Amino acid sequence: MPTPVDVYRRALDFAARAHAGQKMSGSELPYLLHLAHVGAEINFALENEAEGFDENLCLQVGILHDVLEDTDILPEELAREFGEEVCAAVQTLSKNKKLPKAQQMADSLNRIKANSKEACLVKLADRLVNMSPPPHYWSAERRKAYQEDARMILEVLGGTHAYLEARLAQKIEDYSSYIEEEDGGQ
Ligand SMILES: [Mn+2]
Repeated sequence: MPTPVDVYRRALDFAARAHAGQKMSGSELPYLLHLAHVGAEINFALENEAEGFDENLCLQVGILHDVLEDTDILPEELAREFGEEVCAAVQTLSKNKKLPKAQQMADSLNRIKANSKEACLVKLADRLVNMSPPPHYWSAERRKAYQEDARMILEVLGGTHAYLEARLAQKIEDYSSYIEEEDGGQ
């Protein structure tokens, strides 16, 4: 029986290959860093409170959450490597690009909620990590919209994990400084 750390490392190896060459938006840092941060948030959150969560599922979905949206990996391949449950959760975390852009977030959140607590935890961790300094070229408007989206995520997925939600709420407040910075700079 693989331990959670073995499971985590296997997913990270797969993600490293799938996302090879990709950089974080507006940065020279590898995309894998985003996934490592999401993994860390999930790990520390579960250390705080793991009751009711399948730890291996959280870690795998957390590390693999962008492979369907941002790489050439197909659902069949993901399911073959990590099982149907992981694949189904990652699909909920992937936007349906056939929908109008304005509906994609709400649609994904509905599917995440219907899927599992684990998928909800990953989405909270993902947005928490994304409440870092935005790409320098983002306008104040875009930053405000991103902060609003984060508030919606927190509201829709609230009741999943108190510790992670408190961290996200704090990061959302802190994000105002990046908006003011941009407003002041114009
Ligand atoms: Mn992400």
